[in-house]
Amino acid sequence: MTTSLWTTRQPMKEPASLPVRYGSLVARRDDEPMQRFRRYGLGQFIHFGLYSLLGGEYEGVSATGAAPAPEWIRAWRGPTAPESWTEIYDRLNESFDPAELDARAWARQAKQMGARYVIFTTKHHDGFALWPSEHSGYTVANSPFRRDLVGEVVDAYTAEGIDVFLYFSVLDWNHPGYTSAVPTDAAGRAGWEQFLEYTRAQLLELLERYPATKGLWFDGTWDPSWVASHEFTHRLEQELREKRPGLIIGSRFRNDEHGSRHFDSNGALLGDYEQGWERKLPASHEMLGGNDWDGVMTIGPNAWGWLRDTSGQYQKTADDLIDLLMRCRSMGGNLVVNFGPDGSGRMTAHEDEIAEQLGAWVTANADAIYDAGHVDLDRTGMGWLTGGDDRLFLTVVNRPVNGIARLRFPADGDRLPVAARMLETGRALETRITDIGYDLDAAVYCDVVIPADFSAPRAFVIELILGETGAGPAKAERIDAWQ
Ligand code: FHN
Repeated sequence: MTTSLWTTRQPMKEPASLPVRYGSLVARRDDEPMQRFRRYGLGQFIHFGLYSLLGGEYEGVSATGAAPAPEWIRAWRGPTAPESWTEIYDRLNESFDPAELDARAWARQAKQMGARYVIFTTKHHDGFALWPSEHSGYTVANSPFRRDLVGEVVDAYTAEGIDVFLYFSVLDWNHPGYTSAVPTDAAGRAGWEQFLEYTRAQLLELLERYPATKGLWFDGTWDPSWVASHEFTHRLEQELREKRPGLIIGSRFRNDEHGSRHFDSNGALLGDYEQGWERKLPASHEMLGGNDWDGVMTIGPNAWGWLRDTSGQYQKTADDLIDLLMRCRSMGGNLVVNFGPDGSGRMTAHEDEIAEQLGAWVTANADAIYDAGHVDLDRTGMGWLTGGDDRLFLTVVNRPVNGIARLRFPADGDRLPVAARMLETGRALETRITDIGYDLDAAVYCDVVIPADFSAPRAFVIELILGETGAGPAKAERIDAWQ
């Protein structure tokens, strides 16, 4: 299978058979929280913070191209950056007041979209906390807004039945003790130790304040200083799990003592699910090694926070996201779609449209999404296969011009389609087992006829019911007889 850059990750290190003391703390879990995680299907990411006030620009000057992304605008450098920029940015808390923000409206919209979990930025790299943390002076409590936005989001989404994961950036440009490099002098080490304790205190505070939280989603854990703190992070993960049994923590939180992130040096997953799929998705189910995972995706090219001017930038459509969603589900993962509200807490018009259109499709095809997962069948160029028990779903994104949806089943398979229908309408479809006569191919082919008068504005799902059959073994014997 050819893989492009967007469908792979750094090559997995060959297991080093090194002694690993600070490796994985969890084996694959089958408890209720992880069973729910596997059935989330679709999630919503929300990036909101001081950067949302700016939309990637300041006083009419765009930072695009001079800052990595709108939520990174504090890192704006070069000739276009305003004079004393970081000082200007760091004082944005003095004007942070999205008074109209209504987390209940966000949650209703996410419910309409079909999201079953939300990942919300409690604190991004700028260090500004959207909850009144007792461990920082740089929080909503020190802004005209003054409200506990994290608490409002947790309550609103939980009330809609949507599980809440709290995004937390370890990287913190505001804390004086933070250093990217490993500290080498006494003052640096003392500052870093204070930073580690501050990080621990904020995380314990979040779990204490928001008991409904189902997971922690870590970010900004790539700097050498954090990578070198593997004893601290190993201890902290243990402490977080003890404080909140059932808590779900992704693989981006920490690394082992050899610096191996996401997976320890012997290939064991460092967390409950692989969290590295960001604006990229696995090329195949096999490369996941049986681990749980989710893929987080921006609607624009690389804007997590609100971007005022998206002209010239492709904005993914509902059709794009349906394709990505079913690609994820076909490999047993969840797709998390990012929303970046503006400084007043309003979603963009395009995000509203996506929520409505994606939600309508997800609602009509829910059976193929939430409780349906990876099926061990050949991929098809027509779209994505999901299923479970005796149901098989083919999400058709590329409609065959001959009107025949042909699926390949292994010869030794004991179940073949015995009936098919359009999932959304229930319209019965003609199916037939077709012996195409491929030499040496002992597979069995099932053709489903897509009626010529059938039209669909978007991807559509064919549901097949699988039944016991003798066609498989009999065909394999026939092929042997011809040799
Ligand atoms: O640097 C961040 C970025 O701003 C954004 O928050 C994404 C979302 O997962 N994470 C980091 C980039 O990998």
